[in-house]
Amino acid sequence: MQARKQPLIIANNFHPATIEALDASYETTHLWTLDEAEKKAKLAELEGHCVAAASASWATDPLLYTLDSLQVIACFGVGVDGIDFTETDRLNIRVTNTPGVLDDAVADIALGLIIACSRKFIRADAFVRKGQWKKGPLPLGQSLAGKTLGIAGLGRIGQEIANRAMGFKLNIAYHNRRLKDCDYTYCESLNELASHSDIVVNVLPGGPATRKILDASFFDCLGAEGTFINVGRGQSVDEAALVHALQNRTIAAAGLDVYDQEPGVPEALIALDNVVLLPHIGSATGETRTAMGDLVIGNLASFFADQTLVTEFFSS
Ligand code: NAP
Ligand code: 8YV
Repeated sequence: MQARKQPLIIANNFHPATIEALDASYETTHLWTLDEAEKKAKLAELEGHCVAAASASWATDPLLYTLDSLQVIACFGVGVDGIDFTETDRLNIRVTNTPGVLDDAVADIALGLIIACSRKFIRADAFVRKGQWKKGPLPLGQSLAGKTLGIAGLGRIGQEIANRAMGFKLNIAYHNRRLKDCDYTYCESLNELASHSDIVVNVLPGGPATRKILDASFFDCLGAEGTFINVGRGQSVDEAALVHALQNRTIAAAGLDVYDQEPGVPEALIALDNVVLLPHIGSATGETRTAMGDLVIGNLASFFADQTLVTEFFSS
């Protein structure tokens, strides 16, 4: 006789191929397809015997925290700002994420944004398509060699950005809460990093500790020739201050993959020609998303085998 499949709640529709694989191994509930009343009824039915959930890392369904029997949430994504750690700590729920496997893909996007901004790729493409080339040249861009790239959050992804940036002859500076054992220039604060850099890339995690940490004073320090790149989280930026700095050319340009209220992007940003806008595609390659899904699947398999986790996330 075949063993009964374990129940598993899937909170949101994060990656179809991973969800398909989970559907094959578990008795899954697709929570996001239910209305609020149906969700509550289903959770009441699962209470006592459902111990695991899978979820996007950047957002989840808070109703998960009403399931007293829940022991683990396996997240798809490395940035776990969608999880309420007050609730998971209170309920002794363990959390996993997907570190490491997306570093290259996100670092590639950061470098792409740096070049798109400094060499005006988007404007240049429109310039050719609209037939403007015949009328005269595009305004000049800015060289990278010899300039300084400041990295806000020199962790796994930040290190891969630094590795690539050195190939472009950029000098590297960084700000973390703690000094790292590396040769890059350490800046004690984000404003010091901005003052010291020609380009700053934000790779800080989201969550309450970094909410709007990049504010008007940070953009003032970056200055009129400075470029801001964000592949971390939109919530870390005071978006109104960023729009103001771009509109008034108190910074030169920005390249953004992430926003405060995704998938919403402020109209004021869309109207500007000195900003490059991407729809949160840092990890969006087939290979990377498969590797992230494999970690979600691996964490759950390991938990059900012997209660161990492959990539547990500890909130402090
Ligand atoms: P990580 O290895 O943990 O690196 C984060 C770095 O930030 C650490 O070195 C940490 O150093 C520093 N840091 C954390 N809080 C800080 C604070 N309050 N002030 C200053 N420095 C702080 O994380 P990762 O794997 O590189 O991922 C970083 C973030 O990238 C994720 O959390 C996620 O938000 C974002 N992300 C975006 C995409 C995308 O698609 N755009 C994809 C993946 C990840 P200290 O502890 O010494 O401060
Ligand atoms: C998302 C991310 O998971 O890992 C993170 O923290 O932000 C991304 O990799 C991805 O956008 C999924 O849609």
